[in-house]
Amino acid sequence: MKLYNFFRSGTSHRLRIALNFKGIDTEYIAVDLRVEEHLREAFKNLNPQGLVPALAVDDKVLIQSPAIIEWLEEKYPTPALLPTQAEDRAHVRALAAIVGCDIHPINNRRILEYLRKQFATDDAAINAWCSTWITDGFNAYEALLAADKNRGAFSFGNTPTLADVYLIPQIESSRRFKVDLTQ
Ligand SMILES: N[C@@H](CCC(=O)N[C@@H](CS)C(=O)NCC(=O)O)C(=O)O
Repeated sequence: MKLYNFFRSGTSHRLRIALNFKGIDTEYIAVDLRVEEHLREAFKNLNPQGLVPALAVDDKVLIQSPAIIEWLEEKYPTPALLPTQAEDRAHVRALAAIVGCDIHPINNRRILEYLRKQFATDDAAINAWCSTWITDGFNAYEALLAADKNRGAFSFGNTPTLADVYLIPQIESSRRFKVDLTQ
């Protein structure tokens, strides 16, 4: 398998965590977002969306980190990233979706580039933008953890789940955008 990804990409980071958790080796292929390698024809031939990550498996290219992680979970079920009970799975997926659907997409590079170019937004305003949506999502995430009476050492239970796979890269990028994580 070939993993097309970028070191500072949260969605790539998700995939690296899931792959490592399941003990799967891949060939690391760097796609440098800083020089817009992802927008070049060579990469767009692999993923017409021009976004990392992409995972080449034999003659197929898988895209979209949620779809790739679900594929990994189906293909390599142990160790599992989802709990066994349907309600618990829904809870873990909801935690992941707070990050994957409601925090990450609006703080993505292309959105920030648009804000910079179309609205002359400076770095302080960009950080404020990111901080607003990250804090909003993390507050909800924290409230859900606080309400979970069976909570262990991880977002759910005592082993890493899909929720942690999404959370950790978002913490990393929150530090980059100087979000106050004290709370
Ligand atoms: N929903 C997609 C989002 C992928 C995505 O947005 N990747 C970012 C890096 S974290 C990217 O390639 N951004 C390039 C850009 O915004 O120009 C996924 O989860 O795979």
